[in-house]
Amino acid sequence: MKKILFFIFCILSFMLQGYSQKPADSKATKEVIQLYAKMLSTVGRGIMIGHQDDFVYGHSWNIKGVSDVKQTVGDYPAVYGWELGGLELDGPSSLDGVAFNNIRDGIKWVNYQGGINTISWHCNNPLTEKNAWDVSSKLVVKSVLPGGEKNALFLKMLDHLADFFLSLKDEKGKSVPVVFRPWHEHTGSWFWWGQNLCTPQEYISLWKYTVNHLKQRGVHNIIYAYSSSGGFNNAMEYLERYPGDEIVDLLGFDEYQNGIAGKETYQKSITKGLNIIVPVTKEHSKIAILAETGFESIPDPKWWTETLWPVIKDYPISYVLFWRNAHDKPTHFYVPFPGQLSAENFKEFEKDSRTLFLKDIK
Ligand code: BMA
Repeated sequence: MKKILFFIFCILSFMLQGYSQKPADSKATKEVIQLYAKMLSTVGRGIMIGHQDDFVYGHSWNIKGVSDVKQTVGDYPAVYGWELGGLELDGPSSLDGVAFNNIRDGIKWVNYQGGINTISWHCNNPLTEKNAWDVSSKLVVKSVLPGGEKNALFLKMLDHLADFFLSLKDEKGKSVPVVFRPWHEHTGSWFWWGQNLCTPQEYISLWKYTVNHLKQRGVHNIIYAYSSSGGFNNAMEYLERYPGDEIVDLLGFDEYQNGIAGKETYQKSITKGLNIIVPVTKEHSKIAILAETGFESIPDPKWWTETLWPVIKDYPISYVLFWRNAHDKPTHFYVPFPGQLSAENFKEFEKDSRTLFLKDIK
């Protein structure tokens, strides 16, 4: 009964907001369609709060099931980021040391709780066999596409990914829907698929090839997210390498604050980016997200309510994702833990009725 009421609520909010949009994949599972409707229904009510790897490790701890967000504010994030880098090599754990079995279990738990899962992929460089940050060759994207010397290897990598997506099933055997955000920050040049490492056409082909292969393998439990790096100047620049409306569902970008003195630059870049992408999402009937953000170590005690929130609160974005709290790098964290300098301010941030944590979206 509850599920039926929720579904009716989603449909009504759809209609009230004048939306008629659907996921890009014409064969998207029922669960994807429902998740998409849920993401639409929260836009306008507030912004869902997300955290990368929230549930599998955090600042100075490394056990499954704890959460720095929960320990600080008493509720879990609404959105959970997960990283699949390393899966393409068929290894047991991600490049950040998280077992893929734990990631799978975490994704299922989040789905069961009514939260949203979003997946990033720092895929190894198939040509040099080094990591995603190896930008020593401009031929990598070309080499993985049909006719390229690494095409067969890349197909195997995609197969490992497809197997993982297909293995996401709940206890009733229904597929678990997830957001997948491949080939991110491509307007920068620090990953092998970046701006100076391939042509726009090659980049678009990389996206299409990836998605087509997943679909051919029967993967339809995905909402696809396109996220550039920040710093683009207009919609044309933002869309230069856009793979197309028939592939992408969510449009966003990644932007971070660097140093206390970087506050103004950060706020300007977020404002400029959102002013560009929000109209694009309307024109293309897509959903806007702030795909990755944060201020490493959060050395500003009021960062949440005085830097971040003022520049995002009035935009119709579905979610904002803060980057990970590493357990083995003491200064590499993006959300507070109890006692951290900005923890009290993060509690204040959580109390705002428009910041949506897990309980707020159930
Ligand atoms: C980066 C850092 C790295 C990590 C990578 C992939 O931003 O957090 O430590 O390995 O993301 O998650």
